Amino acid sequence: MRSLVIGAGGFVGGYLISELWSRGDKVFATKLPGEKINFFTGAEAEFEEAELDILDEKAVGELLLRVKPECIFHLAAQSSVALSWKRPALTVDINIKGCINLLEAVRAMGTSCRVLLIGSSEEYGSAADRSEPVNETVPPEPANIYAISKLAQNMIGSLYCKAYNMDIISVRAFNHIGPGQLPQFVVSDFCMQAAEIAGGKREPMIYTGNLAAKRDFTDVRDIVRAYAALSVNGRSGETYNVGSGCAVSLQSVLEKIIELSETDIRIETDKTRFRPVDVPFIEADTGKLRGDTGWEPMIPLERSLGDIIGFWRNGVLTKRG
Ligand code: A2R
Repeated sequence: MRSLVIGAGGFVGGYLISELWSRGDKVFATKLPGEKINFFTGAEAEFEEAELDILDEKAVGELLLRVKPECIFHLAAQSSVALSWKRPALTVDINIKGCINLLEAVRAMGTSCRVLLIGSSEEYGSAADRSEPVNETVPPEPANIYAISKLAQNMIGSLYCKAYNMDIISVRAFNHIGPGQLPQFVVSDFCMQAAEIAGGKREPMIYTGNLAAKRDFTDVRDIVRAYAALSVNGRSGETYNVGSGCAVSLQSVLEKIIELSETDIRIETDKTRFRPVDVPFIEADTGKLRGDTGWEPMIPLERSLGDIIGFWRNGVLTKRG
């Protein structure tokens, strides 16, 4: 299959490229100018790369005509909830206008091409707070600008699918974690702090936000296997949750991190790290994904955390790129 990964300069990109290459795809990938496509665990892949700003409508069209993909994985996004509060218009531009630019270009290409639009569990917002796994039929109640932009992407995908008979699948990815994720994301932040403490680079204190929140964490390597599986066995026009199906509290994640780092560490709550609106509980019902693709997560939380701590311990990077 000729696969195109758009927005491959971020956290997920390199992992997805490796997954697609290892299943035998001819892989093309785009990144923003100045970015580098990273393979954080040293995995290998052959692929062709190009620069693309998803807001450049003309460039998107030209790229698709040149590459002629059979499947597109749309990762490009402003993906930070925190930044979406600070830069709402930028978030809406990249996540909504960018998606429309892509779908219009696919339509203009005129050849059959499956598109996977990568959305987020954030779309469910307070609707996910029900002490049971949330499935795709639950009406979303997004609680921040990022979530609204991703829900809009989902609705646009569904509209283009119906209106133009396009082959579009939407994914709602729950929290993914793994080596290389920026420390703006909570698990990476805790692991980085623990690694720095173990290396004697800071006082034995981890600063945290709200530890009571429960989230469904999945290793990024399992997440990209689900995307690859959906690109083959997903049903067009459908939305799929992608997650482990098991929510754990940030408190228990942090306790595991401290245990794995084998260092005495105290926990300090920092009110500035709390979000303006936070959903207490989010857990995925992944029955649809499992039923249609046979996918199962394979990497346990402890292994992910150990790998992330190792990544920071090795001082691989302080900033990506
Ligand atoms: O924001 P940056 O500089 O990190 O660049 C991000 C890039 N991006 C764009 N690409 C093309 N045109 C744009 N106008 C544009 N603006 C931002 O998309 C970054 O390199 C990439 C997305 O990667 P991450 O932010 O690291 O997201 P991640 O964790 O790889 O997640 C992939 C997808 C995203 O759609 C998330 O919203 C979703 O999975 O959960």
